[in-house]
This record gives sequence, structure tokens and C-alpha cells, in this order.
Amino acid sequence: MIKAVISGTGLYTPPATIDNDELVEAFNQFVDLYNAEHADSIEQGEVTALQHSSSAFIEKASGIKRRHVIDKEGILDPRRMTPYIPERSNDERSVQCDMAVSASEEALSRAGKTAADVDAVIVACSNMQRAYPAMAIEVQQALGIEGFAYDMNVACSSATFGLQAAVNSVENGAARSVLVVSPEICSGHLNFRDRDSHFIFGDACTAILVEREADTRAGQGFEILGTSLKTKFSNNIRNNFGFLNRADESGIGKPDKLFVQEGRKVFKEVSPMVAQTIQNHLGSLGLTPGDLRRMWLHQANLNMNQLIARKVLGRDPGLDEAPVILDEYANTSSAGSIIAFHKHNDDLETGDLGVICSFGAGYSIGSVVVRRR
Ligand code: CO8
Repeated sequence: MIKAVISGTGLYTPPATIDNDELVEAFNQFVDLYNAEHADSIEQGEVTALQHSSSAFIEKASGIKRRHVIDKEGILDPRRMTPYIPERSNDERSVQCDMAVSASEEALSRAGKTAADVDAVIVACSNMQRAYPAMAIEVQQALGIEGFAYDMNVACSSATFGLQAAVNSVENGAARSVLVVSPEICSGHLNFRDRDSHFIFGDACTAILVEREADTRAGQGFEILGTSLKTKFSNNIRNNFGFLNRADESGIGKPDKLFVQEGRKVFKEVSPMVAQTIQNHLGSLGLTPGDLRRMWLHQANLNMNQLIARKVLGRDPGLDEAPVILDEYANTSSAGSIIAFHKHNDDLETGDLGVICSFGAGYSIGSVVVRRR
């Protein structure tokens, strides 16, 4: 039987950063402008005055300190509050393709492989910058890969669902190796005018190379022991942007065409589901939580991750057991758990076990149990 391994990972981090104080200053300027413009209506009770945001709240409620973004100026302009990412001509590489190529080249180089060794590309992320042709086929062409490519979207769980698709393709012989790439431009669909969520997301791109064990060096990378996926429909994280928007002009420009969530409900409902999914997955592989050396969890909220790790382990986790990258990156959707894995796996020893686990809109949860080779 063919076995699949993760032989290399890569990360593209946009150079621009916005810390909480900068973000809050711009948001509060926007609030002051809005309240001044609507002073009469606010006075007459027709419009509700907007409230200031606060860095102290953001760090306490989420653990986020800063985020990397493709464009800083547009987001921090209180009259715009949206990144400025100029359109490119059809003859140029798209922005997501550029990010994907950068992360993929690092993954290939770390695995000691070239494009000639890869048979497939899956672009798995929350937002594609166009409907078609598939982003993955553009990335495939840019990297010079023969074979096939396709896009998929399961919001924050896209990368782990993509990993399962890659494992299937490798283990059933459809591909020798598959690149799973997650170019997340979350700033493009975040409502920076919404006090409840303006601080949540950042931009980044990850890439993972999944190969046949037989094509890798002894001791290289991580054996994939199993993948487990779970979904349950919920409206608590939603984005109604879509191709039918133009068919009803009354909805254009409404806030539901960007990311919206009931954050508290998500926290309460998803945390136990995630802990249960990890425990069930370990059990199905004949393992127990005590066997885990590390959990690379989705990076949305620090308190949520501590709660999930505590539920899984039955005790408080050490930072070393559930590493945190959201302080630096914020929530980068599907890239988050893979960034944690990419940055925090070098110290594991042969035989050490870990779980990569994503969770988010859908609801969707993806668990991937790996063992250091
Ligand atoms: N500044 C100051 N005060 C604030 C602010 C702010 N910015 N925002 C809210 N408050 C106030 C509220 O008004 C409230 O005040 P009061 O108590 O007087 O009513 C108080 O703070 C508490 O508000 P909340 O209950 O909303 O705050 P929480 O403690 O619940 O924290 C969080 C909010 C941080 C959002 C938290 O609920 C959370 O992180 N939940 C988990 C969310 C999560 O994991 N979501 C996953 C979504 S990601 C995903 O699936 C990917 C989607 C695709 C990506 C798309 C890219 C854009």
C-alpha cells in the first residue's frame, strides 16, 4: 500500500504589518467622521452612534497583537477602510498566484524536490480572487507542473480538507505528489468598519507538499496517520458575497456581502465539537490524547485554543504543546494551523505524534494526525 507523507512546507508572509494601536486609531478616526456626518440623525435617535474600538479589548478577547496584510495604506485610510490591491491584466500573474508560487517554492525546496516531481496542485482557501479559470491551474502553470489542478473552498478548514484530498490522490496512485496551497487574502473580505470583527484577520499563504513515502528520504518529514473531517451547517459565520449578487441590486453594498459572525456563539459551539473530533480521531487510530506531543490548532482566538487543548488533554496545555502564531498573524483562515505547523515542527523527534486541526465556517473541522519520521 502506498503511504503519504508531508515532505515540505512553505510560507509567504506579506511584509506590511498593522499593529492593534494603528488599526484602532484608523477605526476610531472613521467612527468620529461617521458620527460627525450623522450628528443630526444621531441627535434625533434615527441613527445609532458608532463606538470606539480598543487595543486592550482586542488583545484580551482574541490574543491578536498585529497582522500582516497585502496593503496597509487603504485599510488605515479612515475614508476607505479597504485594502487597495490594483487589478492586473490577464497577461500578469494574479496576486494569489504570486503568493502561492512563493510559498510553494519554499515547500519544494525544503522537500528537496522540483516542479518535475509534482503531479497536482490544489488551491484550498476561503476566497478565490476570480471565478475561473481555477487559481490552481494558474499556479500549476506558473510553477511549470504537468498533471492536474483544482480549487476548493471549505473556509478556515480548506487546507486540512485539501490535505485529505492530496492524501487520497497519492495513496490511490492518481499522483506521485500534490501541492496544497492556501493563499489567504482575508483583508479583502473583512469589514474594517465593523467594531466586532475589524481586528480578526490577516493575510498569508502556506504550501504543503504531500508525497509518496517511497519518493522521500528516510527520516524526512511527517507520516500522515489519518485524516478526519466533520461538517455541520451553521449561519453563525457567513458571507453572502456571490455571483447572484448582481441579480438583486438591493443587496449590493450591504455588510452581509463581507465576513459576518456571531463570535460568542461560534466560540461556544465549535470548541467542544473540535475537542470531540480530535479525541474521536485519535481513538479511531488506536491513540490517546496522552500520546500527543503537539497540537497545531487553527489560529482564530487564543482563549479558544487554550480551551480546546485543555478539553483534549484534560489539563492545561503548555505553550509548547499548542503553539500560537495568531499574536503575529491574526486569523489567516485556512493558513493558520499550517503556519503553526510550519514554524513549530523542527524540534520534534522521530516517533513524536501531533495533530493539525482547523475549524471554522460551515461549521467545518479537519483533523490530520501526523508522526515525525
Ligand atoms: N473594542 C472594544 N470593545 C468591543 C469591541 C472592540 N473592537 N468589539 C466588541 N466590543 C465589546 C462589545 O460591545 C461587548 O460589550 P458589552 O459587554 O458591553 O456588550 C464586549 O466587548 C464583548 O463583546 P463580544 O461578546 O462580542 O466579545 P467576545 O469576548 O466574544 O470576543 C471575539 C469577540 C474575539 C470575536 C470572540 O468571540 C471570538 O474570537 N470567537 C471565535 C470566533 C471564531 O473562531 N471564528 C472563526 C471565524 S474564521 C472562519 O471561519 C473563516 C471564515 C473565512 C475567512 C474570511 C476572511 C475575511
